[in-house]
Amino acid sequence: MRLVRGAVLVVLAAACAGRDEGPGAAPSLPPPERLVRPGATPVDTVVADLDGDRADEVTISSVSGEVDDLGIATPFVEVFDVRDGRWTRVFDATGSAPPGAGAPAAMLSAGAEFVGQSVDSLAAVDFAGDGRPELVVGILTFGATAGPLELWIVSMGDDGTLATVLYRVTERGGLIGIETDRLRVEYGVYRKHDPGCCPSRFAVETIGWNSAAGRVEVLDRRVTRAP
Ligand SMILES: [Ca+2]
Repeated sequence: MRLVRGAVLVVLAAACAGRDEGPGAAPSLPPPERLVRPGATPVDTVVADLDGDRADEVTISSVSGEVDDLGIATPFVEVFDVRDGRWTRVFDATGSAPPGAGAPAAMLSAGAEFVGQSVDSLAAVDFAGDGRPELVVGILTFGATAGPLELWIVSMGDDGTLATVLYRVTERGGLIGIETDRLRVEYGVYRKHDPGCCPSRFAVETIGWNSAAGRVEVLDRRVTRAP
């Protein structure tokens, strides 16, 4: 009996080894510091199968080792996938942004009036429940005070290209919360004479999958007066 069990274990071990190391198998995931650009320090790593091909992509936010005159590091967001058997960078947020949904041309590019940017949120959220999650990226621009918070929801197509399916930008700051397959986004709504500290109204948006329309959208938006 012991021999039989041993034989089964050997067969299982051989099968597992074949799956992991056989010719054509995807290489194992290297640590994030070996994927990001030289000198950058990984901050957040999201491992998810964005295009539904049953192989995970890896999205990493990182910051530069060097800081600018004001002590601010440069943020990066990169997506890596296995191409021709090697882990390869397939998206770099310092280049062109994923097009679509009226999004701007660049994901990471601080405006002249602001000092810097940081990656505020990074997550994979399966809005449609189809096993093909979207990538959620929140980018906060800041200077002396908080600048706009940009929300990008990006999906990966069958061909591995990224497209923006929803883009939102607040006037100043905000919070992105993830509730399973939805986002809750809270932010101040500034009227003409509101000081920067103190918006007179707050908005709460629920962002999720509209199954009738077949897209991610703002499902609900409530605006209340500040207390
Ligand atoms: Ca994949």
